[in-house]
Amino acid sequence: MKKHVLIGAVLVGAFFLAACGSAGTGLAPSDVTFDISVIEIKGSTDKLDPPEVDPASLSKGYGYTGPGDFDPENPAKWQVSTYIFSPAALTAAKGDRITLRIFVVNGDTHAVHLEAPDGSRVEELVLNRGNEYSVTFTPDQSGYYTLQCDNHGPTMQAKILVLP
Ligand SMILES: [Cu+2]
Repeated sequence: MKKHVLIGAVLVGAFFLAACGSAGTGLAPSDVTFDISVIEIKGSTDKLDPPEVDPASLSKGYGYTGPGDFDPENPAKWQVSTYIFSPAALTAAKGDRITLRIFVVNGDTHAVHLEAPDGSRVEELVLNRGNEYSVTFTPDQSGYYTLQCDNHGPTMQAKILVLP
């Protein structure tokens, strides 16, 4: 009797795994398009002392124009800026057909690569301001895929979490 219960449980378990498919999320693989913009955001002030560490020394994605250089008519004013992908945190499932549609608003040129969780390169492309680019791939690994700008790294980066 106990043997029959055990066999039944194994069969139910096997059926459940088969129904979930290889994705493991219970979702059927689908086509998904993410629209991403490349933008530069800026902030300036004359109310605070300038930063003790030049932000441009922390990341190639940061810009800094110090007091006196930014606005000759207001020598106390300074500005910081950064390049970003927006949005920069995305989620998909293994087996999805993912399209990244990228539009470049700011920055003349960005040399960008897409890296798989194991460090292999999926795609390399040069993005120029005013243009829209499309990259389509089907992830065969779960984990974080990274869209990285080599000109403005490490901070100009987007992560695509691919669920198993
Ligand atoms: Cu860039």
